[in-house]
Amino acid sequence: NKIETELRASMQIEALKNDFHIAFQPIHDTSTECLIGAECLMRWSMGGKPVSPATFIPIIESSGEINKLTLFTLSQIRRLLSELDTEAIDSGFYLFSINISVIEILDINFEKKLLSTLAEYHLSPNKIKLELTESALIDNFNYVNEVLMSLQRHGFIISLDDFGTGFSSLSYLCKLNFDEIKIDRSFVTNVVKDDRLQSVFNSIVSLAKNLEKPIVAEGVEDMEQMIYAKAKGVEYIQGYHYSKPLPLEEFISYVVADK
Ligand code: G
Ligand code: G
Ligand code: MN
Ligand code: NA
Repeated sequence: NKIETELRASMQIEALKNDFHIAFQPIHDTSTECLIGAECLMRWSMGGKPVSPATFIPIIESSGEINKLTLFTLSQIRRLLSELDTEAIDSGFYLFSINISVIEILDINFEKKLLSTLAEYHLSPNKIKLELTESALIDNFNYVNEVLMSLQRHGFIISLDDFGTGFSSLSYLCKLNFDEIKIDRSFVTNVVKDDRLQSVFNSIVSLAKNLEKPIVAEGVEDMEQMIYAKAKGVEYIQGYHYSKPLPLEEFISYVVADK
């Protein structure tokens, strides 16, 4: 099929840089409102038309090449930071979240590849948050959990993405090695007007508090939702209220404007 053929061509080393790009979505601290980092989101177009990651990511996952895109993402973080440096901005504070597929983690060389690529770019694992969805963690739980612990020891921050949508059981939360919860936007975007969403939202926040893990609210679209999340003690916010995901050059302008 056409998408698969085109994707295969884009995945060639020579084509990667032209055909894929990263959109950076700002993440802010609720207490200071300061920019603290960004989630890096993969973008790919076919014939000039953007194709949803929900369509092309699974195809690349099954081709066994998703790690190539993860390493490409690191190269784009490096590029961003070097461009920020030239604008004489202290970028030391920013953290970058990248989405990791569980099949990458199952590759025994995953950690080694991440670490050597970061070293090549003179980036510290302390700057990188690895986002994993809960549902991806069900299979191979023990193995994945060991890898996560090792990644944490190297300084990576482990984020549980789309929290509340995936796994039916909470028992894994007692054992899983993670550092932060990202509450899914389905609980956030309409929270102000919906009592039931508020109950679920508040329960997730209090669960995170009891586990002493910070929480990121995704999909905050307006001031009311921002104020609500802040009042509940949510530490970090991501969503259209601040900005949609931005191409590298626009994200640089955003950082400069935030200073
Ligand atoms: O903007 P949005 O449609 O970009 O992103 C949808 C989803 O696509 C993200 O939540 C994430 O699950 C997935 N995604 C985006 N970029 C990447 C990536 O680089 N790697 C992986 N594995 N998933 C990604
Ligand atoms: O990794 P994950 O699937 O959670 O990626 C976040 C997705 O949510 C991306 O597709 C991004 O474009 C989208 N997104 C980010 N902020 C908002 C928002 O405020 N509203 C909506 N509707 N979508 C958002
Ligand atoms: Mn994510
Ligand atoms: Na999410």
